[in-house]
Amino acid sequence: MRTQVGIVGAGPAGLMLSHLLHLSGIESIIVEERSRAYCESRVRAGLIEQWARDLILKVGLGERLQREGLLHHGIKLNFGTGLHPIDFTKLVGRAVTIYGQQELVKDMIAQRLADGGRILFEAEQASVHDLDGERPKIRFRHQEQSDEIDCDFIGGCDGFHGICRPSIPDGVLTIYEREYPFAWAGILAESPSPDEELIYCSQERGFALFSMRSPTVGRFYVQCGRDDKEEDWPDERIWEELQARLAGVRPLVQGKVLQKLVAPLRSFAVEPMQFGRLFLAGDSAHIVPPTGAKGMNLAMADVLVLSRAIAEFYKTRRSEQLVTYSQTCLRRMWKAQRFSWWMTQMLHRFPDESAFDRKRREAELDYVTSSQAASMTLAENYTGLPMDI
Ligand code: RFL
Ligand code: PHB
Repeated sequence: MRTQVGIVGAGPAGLMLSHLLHLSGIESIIVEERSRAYCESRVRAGLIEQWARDLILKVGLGERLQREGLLHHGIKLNFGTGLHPIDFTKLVGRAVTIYGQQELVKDMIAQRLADGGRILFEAEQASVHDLDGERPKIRFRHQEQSDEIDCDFIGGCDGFHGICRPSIPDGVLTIYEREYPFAWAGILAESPSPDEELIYCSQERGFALFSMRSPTVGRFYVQCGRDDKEEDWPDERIWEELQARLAGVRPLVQGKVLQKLVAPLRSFAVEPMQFGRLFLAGDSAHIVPPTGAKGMNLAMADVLVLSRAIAEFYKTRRSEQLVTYSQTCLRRMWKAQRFSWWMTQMLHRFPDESAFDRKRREAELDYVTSSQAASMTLAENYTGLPMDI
């Protein structure tokens, strides 16, 4: 097979890259190890920044998002004396949208296929080759046959556990990493969220987050032990902790639990995000803790920059934007890393937290909700730093 851009991974990064390239008249093929049904049902992110929503609408992927997405004009922090609202629209004139990542993935898969795009689901044993030449290749097995895609560029959009990043020779990448001494246990439940806005709780028993997917389906998380397993969090235990960490501000309706997960929190980044003609985008290049809700948004920012750089190359044969791809993305990414780390340290209880750190954290929560300058900083970052779409 021959195409212009070979893409590994049909997550938000790979699908959006393929769609944006298509709009510029550039062909691509996506190689995905999982089935279509699996990709469309993997429950993950939910929060879309203002510019990313605008992009999704602008590129013709937003019909259902516009109808079903929930617009949020702020969040509430719950600590000490109760609920403290942060009104994004008043502070920075922007909002965020709640729309499940798997819904966006469904919309993008449907659009790619309607436009004649090729997505090879259930492609096994993918590997990438000749990355530093002009004709890189993706090899894999599909429908019990060995296959190869010969391309000009490869988009490494295969997430944190993918094969693209590890294919870059030793010594090329600098790795930056931080593990946190806790994880999140999360549920999706037939249970309305206790408030119309997201509530981030920082309480004696730790962090909790009340988000939603629709007016009747809630998405709730509690901070748990780093090595906890799903079995450690039977429904009763998770409901009890959620209720306790809401600290009496609202009663919680305990509906049927539809899905459960335990996800460790991690900050991770590599520099550069490129080797030869392989360009890493999204989770394959960086991971942020979910407290700032930045992961999928960063993935979309990366592929917007990459699609423009590739389009410039085909139009003018100039590579300036390809050369600066990594640098452009990393500038934004490090600001999202900083914000995600800051939200995480402010809202969680660290197991070894000193009395001094506890007081400092309480003062930070007080400051961020009582100073206009501080709430504006949170609002500006949470709703997404400016992006030229
Ligand atoms: P993905 O979504 O992991 O997609 C990668 C795709 O590559 C495929 N793949 C392979 N295909 C072929 N061959 C191989 N060898 C392959 N290896 C992997 C995989 O099957 C998959 O289809 O990466 P991408 O596209 O970079 O997207 C990143 C986002 O998924 C991620 O950053 C977000 O989910 C993070 N995140 C959040 N981001 C937000 O912007 N807003 C949020 O509210 C938000 N909440 C969250 C989150 C992540 C969470 N978890 C589970 C870690 C909440 C949670 C709990
Ligand atoms: C979600 O709705 O899944 C969600 C929202 C905000 C976050 C993380 C996850 O910070």
